[in-house]
Amino acid sequence: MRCLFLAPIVLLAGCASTHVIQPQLSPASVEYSRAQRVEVTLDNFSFAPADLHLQAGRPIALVVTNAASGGHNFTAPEFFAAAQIMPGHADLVASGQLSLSGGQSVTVNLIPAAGTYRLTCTHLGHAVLGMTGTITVE
Ligand SMILES: [Cu+2]
Repeated sequence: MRCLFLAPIVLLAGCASTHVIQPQLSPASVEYSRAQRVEVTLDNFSFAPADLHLQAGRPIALVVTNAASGGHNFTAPEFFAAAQIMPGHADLVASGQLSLSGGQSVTVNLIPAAGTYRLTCTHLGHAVLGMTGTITVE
């Protein structure tokens, strides 16, 4: 059942040059002030940690920081499309990615949905140099 549901999304993401998603919103009653803080650091050319493990249905504050001087992005359109995003943060992930200039940090509050998702940086050549990862939510 889950494979049938996810297959079209994966196919779309694989074909599209830009990822436009329709973020789902989390209920206004969710208390993000008590959310688990999950930090990811982008650098030349890595995600740290490269493999994220999250609990399905548990609100998190996803803090993504670019430690490099040049730009990087955190691209995971299937992850962001499946998650419930805090109202007000939906615009941050509408492109399926967080784009960060050098030294920038962005926080997105969301509730992840169960699944295994690919993470990458779409800057030319960065994935080949090591900017790939996975997000496992269970
Ligand atoms: Cu990059």
